[in-house]
Amino acid sequence: MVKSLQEPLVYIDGEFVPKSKAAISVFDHGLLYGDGVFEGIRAYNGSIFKFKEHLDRLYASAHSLLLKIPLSRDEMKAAVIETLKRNSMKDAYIRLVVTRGVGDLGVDPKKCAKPTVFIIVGSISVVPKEVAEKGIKTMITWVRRDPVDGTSHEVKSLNYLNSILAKLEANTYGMDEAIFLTSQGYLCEGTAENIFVIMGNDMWSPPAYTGALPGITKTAVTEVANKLGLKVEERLITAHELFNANEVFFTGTGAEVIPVTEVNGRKIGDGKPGMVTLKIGSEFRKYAADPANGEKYA
Ligand code: PXG
Repeated sequence: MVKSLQEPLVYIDGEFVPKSKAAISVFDHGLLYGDGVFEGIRAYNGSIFKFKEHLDRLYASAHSLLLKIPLSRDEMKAAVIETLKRNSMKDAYIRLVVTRGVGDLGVDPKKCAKPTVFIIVGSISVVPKEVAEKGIKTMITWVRRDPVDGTSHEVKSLNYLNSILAKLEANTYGMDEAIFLTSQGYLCEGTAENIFVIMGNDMWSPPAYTGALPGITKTAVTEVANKLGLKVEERLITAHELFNANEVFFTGTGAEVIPVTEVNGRKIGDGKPGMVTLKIGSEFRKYAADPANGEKYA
């Protein structure tokens, strides 16, 4: 009884703060300049899905940005688990954020003495369940994915304006999601999802060198597909190939597996979620529910 009346607790720099009081400084460079890194992780039934992989990526993103995370990996692990336990959550969406920290009104990170770490646990749904089940309508956006020699999305940074511009366009045109091409015109990813294309017996996905985030769900789905006897090839994909695919789907921590049934007014396949996508979706759910693919904490 008492638990349900309690406000959710947020971890901020070693303290557990009620949600309504959870705040960071307006001088934090995470806010002022989008200078920081994050992870979005799911816990399924008391097990943190691919926790090691998410921590590896967090520390790799931070390394690229010369951002020294003030917690060791073991300390970070313990902080995430403690936040879940304090909130009595067995199924959760975990948002783990490390910013450059408090600085002054100049872009130079040198002035930021100590990175800020916060952990929020809650829930997430990228599109409503009914929409995801029917398949989503998408459009290729006018916005090109940030290039690999710029603010590459290989780094999971706090800079999501590139994705937000695309999402705004999708919203404007009543689409569920936007699809990015690279500045060279090849398929890249969604705003917060990787993309897969099924062409006959082949399954393709764009490589990370297109500037897409190396998705943890993508790797898991590749493993699931391989177990079903399907090989995934990472290759450059054109818009023409995308329009003429038999099936298309997105993967991501938030999205899980979502069928794409329309791209810029072109039906994909027969305009309904494809058989292979549905099979991969159901196998992925089993895979995610298996504690062997995560870290059990409750
Ligand atoms: N590309 C980008 C740009 C992403 O941000 C993915 C691909 C899929 O990666 P994972 O490792 O999750 O399979 C992401 C994931 C959010 C949110 O709050 C964003 C992500 C994950 C969870 C929540 O919008 N990004």
